[in-house]
Amino acid sequence: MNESTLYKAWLQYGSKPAGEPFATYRQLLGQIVILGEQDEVYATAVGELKAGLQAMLGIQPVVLNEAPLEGSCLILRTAGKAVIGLVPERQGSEPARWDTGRDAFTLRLVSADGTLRLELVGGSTRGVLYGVFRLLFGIAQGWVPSRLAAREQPVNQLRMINQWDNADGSIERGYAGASIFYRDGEIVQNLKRVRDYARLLASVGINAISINNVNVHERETRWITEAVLPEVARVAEVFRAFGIGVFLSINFAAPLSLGDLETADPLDPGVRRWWTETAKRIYRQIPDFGGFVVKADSEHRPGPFAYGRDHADGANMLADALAPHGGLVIWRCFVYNCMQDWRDRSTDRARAAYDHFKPLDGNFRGNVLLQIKNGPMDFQVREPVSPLFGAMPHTNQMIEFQITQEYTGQQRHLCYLVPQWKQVLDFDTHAADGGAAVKRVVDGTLFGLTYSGVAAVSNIGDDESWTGHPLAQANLFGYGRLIWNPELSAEAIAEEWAGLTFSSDPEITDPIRDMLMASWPIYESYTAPLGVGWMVVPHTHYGPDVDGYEYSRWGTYHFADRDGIGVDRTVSTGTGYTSQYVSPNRERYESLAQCPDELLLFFHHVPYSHRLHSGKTVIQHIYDSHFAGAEAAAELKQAWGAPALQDRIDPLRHTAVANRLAEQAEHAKHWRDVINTYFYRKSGVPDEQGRTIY
Ligand code: GCV
Repeated sequence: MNESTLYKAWLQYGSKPAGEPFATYRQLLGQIVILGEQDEVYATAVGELKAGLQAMLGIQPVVLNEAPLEGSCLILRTAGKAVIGLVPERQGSEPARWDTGRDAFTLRLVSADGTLRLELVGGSTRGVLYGVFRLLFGIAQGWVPSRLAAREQPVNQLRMINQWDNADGSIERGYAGASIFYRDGEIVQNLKRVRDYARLLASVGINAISINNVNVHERETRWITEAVLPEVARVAEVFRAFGIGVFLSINFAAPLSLGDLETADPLDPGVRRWWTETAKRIYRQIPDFGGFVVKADSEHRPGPFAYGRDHADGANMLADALAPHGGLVIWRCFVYNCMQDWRDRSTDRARAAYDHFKPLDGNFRGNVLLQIKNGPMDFQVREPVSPLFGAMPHTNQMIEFQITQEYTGQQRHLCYLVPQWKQVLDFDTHAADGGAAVKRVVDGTLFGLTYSGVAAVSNIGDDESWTGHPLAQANLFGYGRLIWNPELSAEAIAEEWAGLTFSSDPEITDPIRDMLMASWPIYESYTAPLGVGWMVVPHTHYGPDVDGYEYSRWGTYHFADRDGIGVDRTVSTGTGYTSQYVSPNRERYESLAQCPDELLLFFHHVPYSHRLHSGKTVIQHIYDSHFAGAEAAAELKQAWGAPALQDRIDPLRHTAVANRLAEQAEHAKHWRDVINTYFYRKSGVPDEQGRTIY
């Protein structure tokens, strides 16, 4: 079957390099020599290489097991991490399974006796696979061979994707169709699409995936039983060939739910035995099983609180069961009171993760990682960075991003999230002298953590384009590339993605890069202002509803009245949340004068007449940004309609994107008018420019 351009995503391998590079590549890549350790990942790498070369260069290389005496060739080899050594060694011995040195590779052109050879050396077979994709990406972008020279080692150990897929085939917060993993309560029989997904993920360096929703329902609770494990093992086999380890989200109350025991108390010997036996059962079927992801005592999910135990008790019990097999427990910190009384002004949801977990620093086993959302609330278009980063020096931790656009336009609006993630990773927590950026917490180097990394909620489904909005593919691609190397710029990633996905001609990559780079600020400007968040339709989280969450139990309020708006989270007069940050961040957020405009209403309640650093009043900023945002959304649509893109992008993809951008432009007007009208009616302050407000 011929796959469509939508389906192929960034692995189009369509354009053939012209002229000199083409000739050199043909000469270099006619023979491939395979040396070193061989396994299924190596076989995948060679298969990818052959398919990519056939598609782009029309050559079918000869595969050899030793280097020829003469002639050009590509030599693939595994050589152990010692050859690479780009990232400083961690303190202590790095666990082999997630050792970044094993994922490293070098690519270099070697000239000997007038013969040119290309050498690709991987820290392990996984490194070879990553190097092969880098080589193919270079050819696809029309690079001359010398530009391929690379010495790369991923910065983060765990580079993970979390699927929020349910057994019935639905996806929680999924905006691109149904699950590719499940249908009618079962794991699908035909795993072709899962394999194609694994390929996309491996091509950008992802090495771990949890395959079911963190909200584990009755059916998925059974994924760890003898009856269903062979099915999970089939999925693990597919991912194994791409160097990706499989994790399961588990139900903390499984011993109870499965009817085996009368308690799930983590300190009960029977419960501990139950999990120990469960772990043995899993590893018999899946010897390289990654471990468990756990949402406990969060949004009505069961957890250790029911037994008067804490999160460390819960996580450690599971960790002890997995430890003999090398498994990990990824324990989520998204724990807060979701039954809050909106009249209660002293409880602050933003404080919750820190208040729950900071006191437990140092209490977790060595194979537990805490998974912390990037912000203290929940993936809003703008939030401060979670103060937990930097606050737990003795605990393994990873950050959680959301690729699926729950609060950022649901893949109907364009919102390229790499700049947001980069801003979070670059944020200086000041938890140590001399630079303590979040990226150094999550790569483990700041505190010398044994395990660390990055996870993100996937944005794919069974839609032909994977992501619903074809341009939302850039977020999946960009996530992988950014966490491989957080020093890459968001612009460079956008260009690389556009080059691979459409064409590397700057007439195409430049405008697409510019659209992507403009999109997050545009989305922010016509939705909730100045960091306040949450002005969305309850439950669906799509479209404006300013008071949708104002009198609810979720702890997500803006407190707008006729005089002002915002949440006072200061120590002096508010909830005291600012105290969770380290100086000088604490003082910066506490001070009305120093607080950055974009987060003003997250930290302070101010009158509408309050003047921002920009010189505008808050109310005028709301009007101006919403008028400008809706206009900018219309401009995105126009930019996509430019002849350079319209004439040169295939109609299937061009039309699919154009339709989404048209919907966005209309919906942005709706946002503009709802928000502006609401605040005009609340405040009674007219727009200085006299524009139409209803
Ligand atoms: C998987 C938010 C989402 C939920 C999600 C939850 C979580 O509340 O709206 O759908 O549940 O986050 O991260 O656990």
